[in-house]
Amino acid sequence: MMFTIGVFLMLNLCLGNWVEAATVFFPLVLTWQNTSVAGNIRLVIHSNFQFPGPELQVNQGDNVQFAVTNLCPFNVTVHFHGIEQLGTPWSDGVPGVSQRPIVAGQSFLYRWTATDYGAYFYHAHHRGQLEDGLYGPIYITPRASEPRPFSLITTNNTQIQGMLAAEKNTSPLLLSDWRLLTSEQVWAAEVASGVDSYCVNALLINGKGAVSCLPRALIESLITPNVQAVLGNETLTDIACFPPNITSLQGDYPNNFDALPPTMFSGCTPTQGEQEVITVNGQQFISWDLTSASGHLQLIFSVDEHDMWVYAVDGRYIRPIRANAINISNANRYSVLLPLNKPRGDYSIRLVSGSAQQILNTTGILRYQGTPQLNRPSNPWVLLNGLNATANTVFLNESLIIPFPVITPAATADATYKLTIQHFNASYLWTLGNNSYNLELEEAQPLLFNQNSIPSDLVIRTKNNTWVDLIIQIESPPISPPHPIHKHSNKHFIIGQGTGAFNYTNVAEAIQAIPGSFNLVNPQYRDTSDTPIALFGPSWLAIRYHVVNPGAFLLHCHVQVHQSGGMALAILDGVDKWPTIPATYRLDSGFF
Ligand SMILES: *[C@@H]1O[C@H](CO)[C@@H](O)[C@H](O)[C@H]1NC(C)=O
Ligand SMILES: *[C@@H]1O[C@H](CO)[C@@H](O)[C@H](O)[C@H]1NC(C)=O
Ligand SMILES: *[C@@H]1O[C@H](CO)[C@@H](O)[C@H](O)[C@H]1NC(C)=O
Ligand SMILES: *[C@@H]1O[C@H](CO)[C@@H](O)[C@H](O)[C@H]1NC(C)=O
Ligand SMILES: *[C@@H]1O[C@H](CO)[C@@H](O)[C@H](O)[C@H]1NC(C)=O
Ligand SMILES: *[C@@H]1O[C@H](CO)[C@@H](O)[C@H](O)[C@H]1NC(C)=O
Ligand SMILES: *[C@@H]1O[C@H](CO)[C@@H](O)[C@H](O)[C@H]1NC(C)=O
Ligand SMILES: *[C@@H]1O[C@H](CO)[C@@H](O)[C@H](O)[C@H]1NC(C)=O
Ligand SMILES: *[C@@H]1O[C@H](CO)[C@@H](O)[C@H](O)[C@H]1NC(C)=O
Ligand SMILES: *[C@@H]1O[C@H](CO)[C@@H](O)[C@H](O)[C@H]1NC(C)=O
Ligand SMILES: *[C@@H]1O[C@H](CO)[C@@H](O)[C@H](O)[C@H]1NC(C)=O
Ligand SMILES: CC(=O)N[C@H]1CO[C@H](CO)[C@@H](O)[C@@H]1O
Repeated sequence: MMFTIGVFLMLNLCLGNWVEAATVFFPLVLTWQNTSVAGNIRLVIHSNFQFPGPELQVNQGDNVQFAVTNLCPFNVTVHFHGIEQLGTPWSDGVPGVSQRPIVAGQSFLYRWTATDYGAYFYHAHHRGQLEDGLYGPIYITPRASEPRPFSLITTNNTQIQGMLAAEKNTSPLLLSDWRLLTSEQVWAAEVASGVDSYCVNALLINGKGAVSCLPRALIESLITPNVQAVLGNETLTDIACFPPNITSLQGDYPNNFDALPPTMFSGCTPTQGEQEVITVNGQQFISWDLTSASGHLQLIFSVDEHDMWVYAVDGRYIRPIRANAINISNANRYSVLLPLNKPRGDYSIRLVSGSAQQILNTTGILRYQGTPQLNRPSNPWVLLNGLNATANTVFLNESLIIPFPVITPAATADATYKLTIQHFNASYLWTLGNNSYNLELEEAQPLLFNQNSIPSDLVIRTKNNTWVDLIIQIESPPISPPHPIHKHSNKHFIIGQGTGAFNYTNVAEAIQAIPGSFNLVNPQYRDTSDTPIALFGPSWLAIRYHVVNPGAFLLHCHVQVHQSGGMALAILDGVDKWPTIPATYRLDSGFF
């Protein structure tokens, strides 16, 4: 529902009369402000006058009323990443799918129930505005009755109590990349040049960081043989990124490189922003919900000299895994416990690019309070180029992730959709299926209200209580980094993946031929899953989900410029049980 600010405030006062203990009202005012991020001033979307946005913290089962007031000079929407929106598909925040954009000066009340526990985040879902800083963490405290996996780490009760205490005080670490250009400047440059914009300018921890310009000799020394193979005769730019004219990434399309603005692929000026410092004092463990709000780069997170126990992924417990470094794809969340058993002192929290196209880093500090016992710089686990800095560095191996408790998908699917990712007539335009989801379709009548408002080859329809397989095939460009594919609404199982073409009608047939590529026993249960890297040949990812929540939802790549470039598809889940839309959300309610 949308209304003018005056009406909104009145309604807000009325709501106060019947707000129950389990209803959490969270107002979010969005403004467009010149702001210094990483030491550079640019226009940024502020949420309640801060960047990143404030944390929404609720208990499992709570009813959330998230009231967005748009004081920016453009349309916006807000999406709640990973929140299943069970029974509330009108609150998913996708323009052209579940709502009309919220116009300047108006408000919109999102109402949903916190059915699942764990770490999530909210972010802009209109055009490229995620890259303008509209994001903030969400944490849903699990019910006491949800079994915790900590006794799989240790049987020592003192330590288990320490872990439970740390989980109770868990805090988000919002990790992101940052561009010096606004999202509309990036989009305009893509349109003008035809180029896919794959470099950024800084990495941030809780919105803090700096722009470093690495010395040329250091950049050269960090180029791995794989990166050199892609570069051919070219070299990394001064922002340690691939230049724009790498045909194996851009594909063979017309490009006008002269239309690229400074800082998009090159142009480095060092600037110093604030540094994130996290102080600990005597507790056995600290728990963080590592949350990637990255617009483009995969990130690698580590804390010098410390182990981490990864105990939840995308908001759901797993059998804990010990690791020193975690590759985090866009929009994924990893909840970790760090044993705080080192000599007092400062330890670097390191974030480096995990994407091959760019070498980039930022550092925060984990500080043990008290007189330092450590009087040397701490030792990294990971090098600036993402490789191991020691022989013992353990990277989280995704294939070892097992949900806790295990839940399993159906043994067979009722429907299969093969969706192809490839360029669509330009380096910066894409398909996820048979057509490209044009950015302007965000202004279409929302599919929840009109199932035929966009071209039919951009929509698939499922029936409620069926199991659906989505096979995502990467066909171009010749080299394709992982695409983090996000399905809105309920989570999905990652049941298979591989390189080469998926030459089968469905998963059942593929399992006969290549059983080793599938796991139906204890697969990961995620809301965003990477396609495997494609190197001069195709690759594929198979995910399976249960249709339980009728409504219109988006499937898309969480690399922002890829989504804006059309790598998206609408899924009308449970069309046979389509919901009745509450009067206040209807398009003819008078609020639109
Ligand atoms: C941001 O700063 C620029 C440069 O100083 C200025 O022209 C512009 O009006 C400012 N915009 C806002 C919204 O404050
Ligand atoms: C903003 O959204 C409204 C509908 O909510 C739409 O009518 C208008 O065209 C949009 N404006 C722009 C610039 O896209
Ligand atoms: C249990 O852990 C605590 C805290 O680390 C430690 O002090 C204690 O010695 C441990 N107990 C046993 C039996 O190992
Ligand atoms: C690199 O340069 C050499 C010498 O100029 C040339 O023979 C070769 O074809 C070039 N390789 C690529 C990939 O352009
Ligand atoms: C690619 O761009 C770089 C930097 O502008 C330039 O030196 C190089 O010649 C270009 N390569 C090709 C093949 O056009
Ligand atoms: C993490 O990223 C680095 C750098 O791209 C890569 O070398 C490594 O294989 C990745 N590790 C895992 C476990 O994905
Ligand atoms: C990135 O790493 C370089 C080299 O170690 C270091 O000098 C620089 O301060 C780091 N940048 C940030 C933002 O931490
Ligand atoms: C990184 O790991 C590899 C494989 O275990 C090992 O050979 C190499 O020495 C390690 N690198 C460093 C810098 O220790
Ligand atoms: C990750 O684990 C899987 C399953 O045990 C194993 O096959 C694979 O080799 C491991 N990958 C790495 C990089 O260790
Ligand atoms: C899959 O099909 C393609 C095209 O028909 C063929 O080139 C390729 O060899 C096949 N791959 C496998 C693994 O059978
Ligand atoms: C859709 O199917 C799920 C799973 O069977 C069921 O729980 C749910 O009630 C169904 N929804 C409707 C609206 O019938
Ligand atoms: C206008 C144009 O060039 N359209 C092409 C876009 O790409 C698709 C498939 O990749 C072609 O079928 C169209 O002709």
